[in-house]
Amino acid sequence: MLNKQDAVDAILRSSFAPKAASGKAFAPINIALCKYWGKRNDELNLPVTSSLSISMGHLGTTTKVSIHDRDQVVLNGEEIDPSGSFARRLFEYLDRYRGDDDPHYLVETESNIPIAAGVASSASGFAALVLALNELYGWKLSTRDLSILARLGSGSASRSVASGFVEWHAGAREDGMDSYAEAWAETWPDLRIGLVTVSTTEKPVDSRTAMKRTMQTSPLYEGWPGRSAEDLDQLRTAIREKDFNLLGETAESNALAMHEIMFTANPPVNYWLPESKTAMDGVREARSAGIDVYFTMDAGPNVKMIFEERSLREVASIFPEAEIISPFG
Ligand code: 2P0
Repeated sequence: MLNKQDAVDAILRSSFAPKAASGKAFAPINIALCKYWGKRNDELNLPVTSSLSISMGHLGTTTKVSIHDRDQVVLNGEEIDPSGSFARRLFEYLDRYRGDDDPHYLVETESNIPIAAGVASSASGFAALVLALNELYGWKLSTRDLSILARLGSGSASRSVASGFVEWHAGAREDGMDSYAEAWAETWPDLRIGLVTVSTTEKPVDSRTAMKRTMQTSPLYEGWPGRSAEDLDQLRTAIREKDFNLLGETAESNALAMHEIMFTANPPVNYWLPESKTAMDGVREARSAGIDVYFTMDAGPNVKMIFEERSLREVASIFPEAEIISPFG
């Protein structure tokens, strides 16, 4: 059975001597239009299905890594308790890269994700860390290899090493070397994402646990891989042909299908709050009134609207509190 260290060693055959005093990099958060939900290998974060996301432009994490006299994490200017779960997950991840020299690291990480947006940042966090290590050690790795290393930290991080539309190929190999993310050439400059914050409190079940539980107990999970492959095909067509309604309909129903398999897990996983439902109803009502707007939701109560620049004024007047993002700058 392969473990994370085997995967790291397969990519990094070279020495671990730093090539610079520090490495610094930015990675965006990403929002999936076709979701990653379920793993075929928990150790290597290998997914059951391929997924597709849009990276959120300048919103994300900037991380600087330097060799240091002890392991230390500074998050948005404040030192983090090294025995807390955030720091421990980070140090454990870094353990795979220490090599024979066994260095310690100072990790300084800043996020410009609006706190109110309540968007999980493990994706941009692990992606920025890998990109910063690539600078520190001068590895000059391809996006493909960087995404494999980021995946070992968190599955969705594999998609945050690139910008624009990013597909994470599920792959079939046991060692995961064909499970990597790749940016699509297409852009969609008029596309907008609106983040509707419903709650920023911690989720009742973390997504890793929820994913495992739905896979093991939901009677609907067996239909998910086929459904997901069809949705990815539809999204490919929508993006190639710039068919906004096909894009929105597919992304919205893919998200609802994911939540349906969570609701039917045992015990059920329900991330929706009454306010989530109100926001989703608001989007549907706007659509009945002729405004082309759709939504998606992840493993949390917040709602993300999908629309085009032409609908901006109407969407902003219905949802004045929404944070509007232009993924393509
Ligand atoms: C996604 N989510 O495609 C899906 C949709 C949440 C809902 O990827 O266990 O934090 O670290 O691989 O990446 C959240 O899961 O899970 C996620 P791990 P991750 O964006």
